[in-house]
Amino acid sequence: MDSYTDFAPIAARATPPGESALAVIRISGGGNALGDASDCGALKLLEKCFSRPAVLRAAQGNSVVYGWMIDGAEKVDEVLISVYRAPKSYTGEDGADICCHGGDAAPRAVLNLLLKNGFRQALRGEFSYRAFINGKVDLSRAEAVMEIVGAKGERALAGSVRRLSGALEAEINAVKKLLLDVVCEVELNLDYSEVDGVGSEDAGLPTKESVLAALSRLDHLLALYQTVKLEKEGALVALVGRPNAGKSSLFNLLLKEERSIVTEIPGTTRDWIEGWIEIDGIPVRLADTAGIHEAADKIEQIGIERSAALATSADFVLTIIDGADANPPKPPLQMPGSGLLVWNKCDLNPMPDNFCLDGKRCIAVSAKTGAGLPALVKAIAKELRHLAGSAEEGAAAASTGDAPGTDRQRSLIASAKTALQETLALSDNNAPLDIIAPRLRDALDALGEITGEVSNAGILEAMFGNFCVGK
Ligand SMILES: Nc1nc2c(ncn2[C@@H]2O[C@H](COP(=O)(O)OP(=O)(O)O)[C@@H](O)[C@H]2O)c(=O)[nH]1
Ligand SMILES: [Mg+2]
Repeated sequence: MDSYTDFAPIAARATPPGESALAVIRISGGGNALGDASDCGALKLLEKCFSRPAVLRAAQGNSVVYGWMIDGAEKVDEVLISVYRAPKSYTGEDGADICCHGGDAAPRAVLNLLLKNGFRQALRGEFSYRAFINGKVDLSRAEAVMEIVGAKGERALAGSVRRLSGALEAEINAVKKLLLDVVCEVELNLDYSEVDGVGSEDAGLPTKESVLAALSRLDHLLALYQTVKLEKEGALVALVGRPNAGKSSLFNLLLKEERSIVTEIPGTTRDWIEGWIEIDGIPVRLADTAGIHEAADKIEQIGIERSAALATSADFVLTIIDGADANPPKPPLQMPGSGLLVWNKCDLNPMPDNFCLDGKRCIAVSAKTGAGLPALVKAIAKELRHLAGSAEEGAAAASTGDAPGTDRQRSLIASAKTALQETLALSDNNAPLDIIAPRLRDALDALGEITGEVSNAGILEAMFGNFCVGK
């Protein structure tokens, strides 16, 4: 990507193209120490293409101005402009959100007008980058903005909102505080040993408690990430079983729409079909597969192979047994390693109490009447919690407030942990303090990189380059 080289006034669409009532074009630039002189700031430039320049000039920050975007004498679109004045804005600069009509043509015309009048098209993440540079947010909060935009489910959203409120930043700062105290103590001892001319060969850390406490807090954060990842990315759950067991019927029932074709003809589903649902706040990518059996037809055989491959990569499977096909029903062709056994068609043939296959309990449902569906959903929720590494209902949601939200944050926490483990190992071997101290500082640097206290152009560009345009 191009670099964020200047602080010129920038403009970008903040809403995606497509049919909509309204669209937002965002602008930012100037009005603070880093920006250009306010003569060529974003609001000044905007005056040139707005029907009521004097009103805009007089507008206070956080107020809304009505008017037209104009190209000379020609009206381009009727707009409402939310005016922000530095430092009270998302970026910390002067800026505005121009709310114009939606669709494709109007926002494009407004953006082109801005570009013609001195604005530069914003790069990906450039607004958030400026917010970070101007001290409006730390890196974990800037990332949380992106997480919110990408959140698929209610829990992922809640976790991101907590990170945006600074939960992770606060936890990281608390761990850093613990380590800074140790670093101070170590530096002090190093100074003394120089003054006294005493060698520091047999030093080791004066106290290990703070390092141990920091380690355990980092471990906790890493454990929470398993849950966060599941909440963000969701789980793949595949419906498998013999043809005609009712996989597609159950798939449609769970999805609450007629997605998969259902017939009494075995082999109706030839390839896998998927849809997203949310269970217990966790996104689930549910996949209906072709029934596994000896297929006569070549196309069906390929479908079966593809379905089998998908089932292998699933987080867990729901194996559907046709409760009405025989008494007792035929067991599945493959007993699943993980997941749930479902006795379908209980409306035709009720499942005997506590029916098990291979020692595994079955859940009775009817995809036709919906009987047993709540119990099945509950059982799926339990499997999901198991995947998330938490046993209690709601525990994941309650505990991920200070969890890392991105792979970047997770790997920095892991680096800090490694550095602390090495610190302790060196200390246990009575290594001199001047050998131990750099490892402690490595841990602090890794943590500082999470919040952005320690950063360089490469880190920032890699991070903000993942953002979308207009954010
Ligand atoms: N009575 C009854 N029929 C069902 C039930 N579930 C599916 N069926 C019927 O069983 C047949 C096969 O269903 P389908 O969902 O296509 O099975 P698939 O091959 O496993 O995908 C269709 O005729 C469905 O209407 C059920 O719970 N009760
Ligand atoms: Mg089917």
